Order: sequence, then structure tokens, then C-alpha cells
Amino acid sequence: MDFPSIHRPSYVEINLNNIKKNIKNIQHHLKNNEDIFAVVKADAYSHGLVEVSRAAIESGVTGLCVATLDEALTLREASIIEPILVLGVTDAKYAPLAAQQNISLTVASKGWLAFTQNENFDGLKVHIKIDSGMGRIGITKREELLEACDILKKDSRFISEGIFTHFATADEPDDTYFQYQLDTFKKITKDLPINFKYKHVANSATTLWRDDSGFNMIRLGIAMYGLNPSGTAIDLPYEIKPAFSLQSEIVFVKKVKPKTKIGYGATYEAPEEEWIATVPIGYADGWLRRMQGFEVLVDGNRCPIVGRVCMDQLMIKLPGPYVPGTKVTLLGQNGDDEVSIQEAADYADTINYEIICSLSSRLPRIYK
Ligand code: PMH
Repeated sequence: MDFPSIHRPSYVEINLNNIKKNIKNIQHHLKNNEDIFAVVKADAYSHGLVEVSRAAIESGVTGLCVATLDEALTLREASIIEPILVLGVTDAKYAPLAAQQNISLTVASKGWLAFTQNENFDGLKVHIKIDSGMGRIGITKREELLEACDILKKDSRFISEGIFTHFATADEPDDTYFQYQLDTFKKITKDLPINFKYKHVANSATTLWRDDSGFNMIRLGIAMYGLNPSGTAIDLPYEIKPAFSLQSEIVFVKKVKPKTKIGYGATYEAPEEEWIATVPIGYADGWLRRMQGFEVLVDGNRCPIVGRVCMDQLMIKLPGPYVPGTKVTLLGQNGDDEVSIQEAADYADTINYEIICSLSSRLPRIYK
């Protein structure tokens, strides 16, 4: 359900210019001049599906990747005509809808092709998915792949557009398993009876750090949003800039006496007289309960979140009296300081992807 709370001062701010610059910069560094498909699944990693897709297309990407047919249909409804690939498994009964909307689907097994036998469609573009070691979806055996190719060749309802795989460890310093997957993919796809327009393997990490020569398309996700796919494990080879910040405002301030308790469970007790502010954002917005104790920025000052994060509100300790309406930055720059998405991810013991994807549609997305 998508009903942002716009009469509340909490919002996500998206700098589309940074996304555009990141794409241009990454494109500039491509060694094989691959086509870029921007990965805009999950509401463009929470940045806004349609807005990011338009910005990415303006920056020269060739196509878009989504996770579900619905995400693809939303893009078509927004008059986006570029190629779209659905990366996940789509029920074969929707093959006619996908074909009619010129949406490319993933073929993850020979069996899926059989399921389409009774469906009435024409000109469905497909990409065969090879499971080279991710263990998620895809064909693992050369025999099954050859049979799938055979069906695709004979059945004129299909347009064989691509063949691809996905790496499980391209973001790790040790490249042993990456090489194993790459070799496996090359081996299984050697001398196929179909000449696919696109052979693609690269996610952001592969694009940034690995040699994937021999392929002609990349699926660019997290790096386009300016975040390091490895977290902090591998340094970025060139600069990319985050586009995402999370802002709110103080809506309530009080000076509390020593020993005053704050929040559910009364887990925080003010050791001395303190200024405590309430900020209207909580775990229902995706600002997780485990962010208790993490810091937000007020007027360039780091202020700890005290007491438990509630569903819609949280409390912070101020360095002094600030008035309601004062800006609170939960992610991003404020004054001379910055709370990075990576810092939040490290605190929450997760990855930067999850911090942003968790932020719910109750938070309006505002574009710069
Ligand atoms: N291709 C596929 C098949 C993917 O699943 C993803 C991201 C990408 C490309 C882009 O990866 P990047 O953002 O690292 O560039 N998929 C996921 C996922 O399923 N969980 O986290 C990222």
C-alpha cells in the first residue's frame, strides 16, 4: 500500500543528479562498453521506481531490471518504453501479458517453458538464467540448457534475447568462488545453438572490481545509488556519491529531571538534567528498533537515540535547547557532519542495501 504521510516532517530526500552522475561515471569506466541495465527493483532500492528509471534513461542506460512483473507494468504505465527485464520467476500464465507489454521474462528452467505451452502469446522476449553457484534460480545442467534452447529455437512465440547468471561473492576480497562461477557459466554456455543478443553476468561489484570481459551488458544496482556493494570490505576504485538522505524535524522538546525514564520498557534513565526531543519517525517507517543508541544529527551535532524506537516516534538527547521545527538528519549530511548509510548498516549489523530498502512508503520521497 502506498500512502505517504505528507503532513509530517519526515521524508526521504533523493538527489537524482547524483544517480545520473554515478551512471555517467561508471559508464565512463567500463572497459568493454557494455550496455547498462539499471536495476530498479524494490522501488529502485527505495529511491522511487519511476523517478529513478527516468533519470537513469536520461543518463544513457539501455534498459531496466526489476524483480516482479508488477514493477515492470508500473514502468509501462508511466510511459517508459525502454527494454525491461523481470529478474525473478514470473508465473507462465502471465506470458501473454508480458509479451503484450514488451516486457522480457526470465526463463529459470526448461519446465517453465513447458508451462507456457497452452498460453496464447507472440513475441515474448526471454533471458535464460543460469545458476552458476548462487543457488537461487536458474538452470544448472548443460543438458537442460540445450533442451531449453531447442524449445526456444523451435517455438516462434519466443524471442531469445539474453542469457545470464548472478554472482554470490563478487563483493568479497577473495575471488575464488567468483572465478568458479564465471568458469561454470562460460563452460555451460559454450557453443550454444542460439546467438543471444545479451550475455550478462555483472552486478555492481563485478563492474567495479572484476574482469568480466566477454559479456555485453551489466545489471547495475547499488553502485548507481552511490553505495559500495561490499560495505567496507573493498575500497571503491573511483568516486560514487549516495543519493539518499533521511530527514525529519523535532516536534516536541522538554527538559527532564535526573532519573526521568524515556520510552517503552523505560530502558533509558536520564542521569542528569537533559534536553530530550521527540522526532516523528519510527519502526513503522523502517527505522528499526535496533537503532536505539545510534546517533542522528541536529544542527551538526550527534545526538543519541535514547530509549526504544517506537512505531512512529523516537526520542533523542539534545546538547541543549532546540525548538520544534529544527531539522533532524537520520541519514546524510547536516552541518559539518554526516551519518552515512554504511554507518547505520554497521550499527544495525546489516548491509547498506537493507537500511534503505527497509524505509517504508509512509515516508514521502522528495526529489532534488
Ligand atoms: N542482478 C540480479 C539478478 C540481482 O538480483 C541484483 C541485486 C543485481 C543484478 C544488482 O546487484 P547490485 O545492486 O549489487 O548491483 N539483487 C539483490 C538481492 O537479491 N539482494 O540484494 C541485492
